[in-house]
Amino acid sequence: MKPLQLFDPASSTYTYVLFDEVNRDALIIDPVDDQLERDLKVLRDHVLKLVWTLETHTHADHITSAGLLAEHVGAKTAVPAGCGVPAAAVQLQDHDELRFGGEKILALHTPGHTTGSMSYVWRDHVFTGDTLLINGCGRTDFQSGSAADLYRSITEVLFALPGDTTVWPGHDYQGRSSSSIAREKAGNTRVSGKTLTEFVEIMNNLDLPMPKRLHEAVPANQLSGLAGETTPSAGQVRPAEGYAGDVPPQLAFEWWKAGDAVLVDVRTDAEREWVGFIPGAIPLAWKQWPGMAMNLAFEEGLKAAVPEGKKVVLLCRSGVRSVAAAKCATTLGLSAYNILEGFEGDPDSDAHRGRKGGWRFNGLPWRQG
Ligand SMILES: N[C@@H](CCC(=O)N[C@@H](CS)C(=O)NCC(=O)O)C(=O)O
Ligand SMILES: [Fe+2]
Repeated sequence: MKPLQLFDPASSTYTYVLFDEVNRDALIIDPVDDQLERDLKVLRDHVLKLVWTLETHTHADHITSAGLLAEHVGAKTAVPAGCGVPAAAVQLQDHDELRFGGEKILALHTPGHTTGSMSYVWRDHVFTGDTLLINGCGRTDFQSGSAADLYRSITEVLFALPGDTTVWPGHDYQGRSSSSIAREKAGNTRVSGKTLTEFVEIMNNLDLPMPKRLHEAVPANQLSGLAGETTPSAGQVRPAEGYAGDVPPQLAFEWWKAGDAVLVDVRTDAEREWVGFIPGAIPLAWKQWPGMAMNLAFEEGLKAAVPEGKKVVLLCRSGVRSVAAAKCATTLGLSAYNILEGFEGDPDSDAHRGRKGGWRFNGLPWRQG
C-alpha cells in the first residue's frame, strides 16, 4: 500500500495522506493551507477520518493547514518538539510513535535543514521533509540550519534505513515524485561519496534566494497556521455563500442582547470548560467528520432552540467551524450568521478593546467554577 501523494504547485510542496485500510483512520503530513478544500475532498472521497496532522518542520515557504484541519475535522496536531509550535497537541521526541487505526509511524529526529526537523518512517516508506530531497537536500542557511547536522542526519540516520525504503520528499522542484534510500545513497550529488567537509563546503556555497514567504510563513506556522485567519470588520454584515453572512462580535452581541438572535456556541463541552463559556448561549457542538452526511444532534438541537422569526448567530473558537455550522443551519431554513473571530473576538469593544477572549463582558461571569 502506498501513501497518497498530493502536490501544491505554488510552493512545490508534497503533502501525504496515510491511512488504515480497515478502520479508515488517517494521518496527513505537511498539509498546505491553500489546499484545504482539496484535502478535505480527498478525505471525503476515501471515506477517511483524519486523526493526526503531522509536520516535518516549521515551513518557511508555505503555511500549514494543520490548525484548520483540527478545527474542521477534529484532527490532533503533532509537531517535532524542537519546532517552536507550543500549541500543538503533541510534541514529538526522537523515536516517538503515532498510531492511526492499526498503523503506526515512527518519528526520527533529523536536524540540519532546521534544528527541529524530523523524518517519519511508515512501513517501508520514509517521509523525509526537507532533510533529504531527490538528488538534493534542504538548505541549511536559515532557521538554525546546520550543514554538519544535516550530513549526519542523512548519512547516519536516513541512510541506515533499508535500501528499498521509498523516499517521499517534502518538495520537488523538478516534477519527480519519489526515490529510494539505495538510489539516494548511490547517486545524490550533494551527499554521495562526499566527506563532511566537502558537504559543508557545498551547502555554504548554494547561494539560493530566500523563500519569498519566509517572514510570513514561519510565525504563522508556529501557530499551526491559525494566525489572522479572520478579519475583524466594523459593524457591517458581509453577505456570504451558503449562509446569511459574517457578523462582527459587537453586532452579534447586540442582536443577542436585544432578543433578535439566539446565540449558539458550537464548541465542544471540553473546549468550553477549558477556555470559558458564555452564560445564556446554547451549547450545541458542531462535529462533522468527512463521510458523515449530517450532524443530526446539531440539527435537532438547533430546530428546538431557534424560534421562528429569530436569527441564529453561531460562535466557535475562531470563526471557522461556525461557518460550516451556519451553512448547515441555513439548509434548515434558518437565518444563520457566522460570528467573526469566534470566542476570541471582542463583543464589548469599548470596555475591553485589545483584550483577548472578548466574550468576557460587562461583569458577567464567563468561566465556569
Ligand atoms: N523559491 C522558493 C524557496 C525554495 C527553497 O528555498 N526551498 C527550501 C525548502 S523550504 C530548500 O531547502 N530548498 C533546497 C534547494 O532548493 O536545494 C520560495 O520562494 O518559496
Ligand atoms: Fe523547508
